[in-house]
Amino acid sequence: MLSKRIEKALNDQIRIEAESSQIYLAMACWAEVKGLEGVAGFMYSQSDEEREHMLKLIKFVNERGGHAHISALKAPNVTFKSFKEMFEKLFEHEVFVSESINNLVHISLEEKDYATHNFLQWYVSEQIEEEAVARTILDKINMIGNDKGGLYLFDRDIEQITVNT
Ligand code: OFO
Repeated sequence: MLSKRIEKALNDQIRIEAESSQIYLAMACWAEVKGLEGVAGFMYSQSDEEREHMLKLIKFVNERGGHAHISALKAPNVTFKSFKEMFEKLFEHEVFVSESINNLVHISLEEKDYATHNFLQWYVSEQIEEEAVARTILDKINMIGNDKGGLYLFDRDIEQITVNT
């Protein structure tokens, strides 16, 4: 059985994962209308992954005697000054999510809820991976700068970059 404090904290995380999914969906749309199919495809799959993170939390809360809440979401940014800015936002957002997961882990220990603590370890590992992918992409984007040819190649190869990280 979940304590009220844990239930509330998990529900907050459910909202954050849902918002992450929307944020990346908006990025996918922006990249798609700008003609970068590879980047758009990457962002669509990031968005799907975030929805899976959300669903995993929802199932966990409901199975442990809590009630997962589906709440209103903040509207995401839909336009960006540049691809560099978009990927900076992606990285910043992943760092924010990692902090939020760490905070949840902390609460689970304070509440002596070892089942939730154990469940959250998957998210801890996932965040290490997601931050690493975002950092790799950002490094590449910084190397490309304003080079249009570089951006073309980056768009073509982005799936490879993420698979090899
Ligand atoms: Fe990209 O973060 Fe979910 O957990």
